[in-house]
Amino acid sequence: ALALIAAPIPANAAGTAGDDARAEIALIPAPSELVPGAGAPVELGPGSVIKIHPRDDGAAEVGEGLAELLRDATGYAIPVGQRAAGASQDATIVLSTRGDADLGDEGYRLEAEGTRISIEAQSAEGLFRGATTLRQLLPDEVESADSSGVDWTGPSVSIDDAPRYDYRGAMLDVGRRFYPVDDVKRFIDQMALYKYNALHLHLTDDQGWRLTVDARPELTQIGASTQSGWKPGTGGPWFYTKADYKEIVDYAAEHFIEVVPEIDGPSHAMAAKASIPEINCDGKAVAPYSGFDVGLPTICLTPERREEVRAYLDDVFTEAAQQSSSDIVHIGGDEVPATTQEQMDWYVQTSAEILAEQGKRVMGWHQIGASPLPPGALMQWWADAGDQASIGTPNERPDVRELRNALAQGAQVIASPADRAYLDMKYDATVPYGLSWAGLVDLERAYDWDPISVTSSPDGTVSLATEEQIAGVEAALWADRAYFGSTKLPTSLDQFIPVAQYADFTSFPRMPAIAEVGWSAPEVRSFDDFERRIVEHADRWDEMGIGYYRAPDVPWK
Ligand code: TNX
Repeated sequence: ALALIAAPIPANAAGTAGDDARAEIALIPAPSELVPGAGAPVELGPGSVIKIHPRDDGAAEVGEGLAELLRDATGYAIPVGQRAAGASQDATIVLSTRGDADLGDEGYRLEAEGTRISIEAQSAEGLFRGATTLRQLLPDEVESADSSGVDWTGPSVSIDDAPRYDYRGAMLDVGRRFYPVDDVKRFIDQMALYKYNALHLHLTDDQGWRLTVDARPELTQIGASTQSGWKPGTGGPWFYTKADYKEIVDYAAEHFIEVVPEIDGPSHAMAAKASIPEINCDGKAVAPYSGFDVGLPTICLTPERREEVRAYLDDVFTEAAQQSSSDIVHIGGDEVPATTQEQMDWYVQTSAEILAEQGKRVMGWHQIGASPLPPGALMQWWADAGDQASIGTPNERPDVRELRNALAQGAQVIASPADRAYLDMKYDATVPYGLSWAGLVDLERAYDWDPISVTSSPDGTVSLATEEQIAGVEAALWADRAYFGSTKLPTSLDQFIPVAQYADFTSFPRMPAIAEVGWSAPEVRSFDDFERRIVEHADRWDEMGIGYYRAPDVPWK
């Protein structure tokens, strides 16, 4: 997308004529090209309308969503339609999906000056991303209902924008800690503001099973009775009915976000093993698990149980595929103890066959890279700096070999380096919850990396992935210990914080940082400028009621 812009003007360029105007604009993620306009600022008023072409369905849909946001905030009527602008000075917003073909799937062009704001794209999705930019150009109060006494002005500006990567995901570990539908929606709202387009739901783990599977009611009858650290028998069950799940998928779709479901296996499957006796080698159910170990026993992978295990995989992957909206299904594959390569290969291949029948692409944690992979596979690279440091050395770690092997088979990478993009890592030693096995991740660490650099040796001389082999990035919010006191299991339920509080605290300000890694071109990124912008966004989070962490490395207002 960048190639189409002849001379990109970095959003953080210094010493140009528009510096003052530019300094007031705080867009996250940074757009490909931003030119402060010479004209008058725009201002919404009671006469503002959203204009669309009569047969432009995609624009109508996005227009209605934008109008709702603006109506809530401003109290103006903001009709959507073909109507011409009134005689007033109030701005007209013009939306069109008939923009230049070179804008790409999610690209858009936004021009604001005087009484006109126009957003052009090639698709409803591109238009939605552009409308999100407009939202960020308007005062912070646009994020809250019924604001009074606000001047609804925005700068005169010209923006050309498109994402660097197609896949920009965020993951919720609903397996360890259940997120009620409203909390998932809240997270979707936050993702949308930062132009994320994939919600990865980690639906199953040792500590819980959350997906309704018609053929296997035991999975939710038994497997949904636990959460990580929660005293068994004191609550639940916690799972999504089919209607709940559909509500999530539909809400995500309204925000142009697809839902990527994960059924983890062959390890991280104690909830399934507790529910279905015949997927265990001895044919006996295990006890429900709510501790916080990893690397627990797998579903049975030895030949005598393959028929039963295949039937289980068939049921659960088919259901996950059919209930979700993405063409990707995640098969897990992480932290598998005591298996032979043949057994792991069987798991990956069997899962891949089932998903091929459903027309889905396979995604998995990078450990799947040791196995033969189906065409179109995605591998999620969660390695930390230690793994990266071994790239190109005589002692390359197994993780690195898995990456090489996956790339050699034509797979693409989703970059989720644990010491950058794991939102459950503590920001610093003082925060009350989260883990630190991959180190502390302050805002600069979360921001200052690149998918190419985390798949290269530290000196950059050995690069394993090309730009084309990287499909995107993902911020992963694990929930092993979503409670106060992270060194031992909680002793009482009041140590469990509301899940929205956990998600807000761990995701803000880092989730916007990782959004910029996935969206913005390297040329327009700089941590200094990001810091300036993130501080402005904190006002927006206050309007939205987001309980962010005032990380000490950031000069908050
Ligand atoms: C490792 S990353 C895991 C998860 C944990 C996470 C906690 C990965 C694929 N597996 O099971 O939740 O660390 O940070």
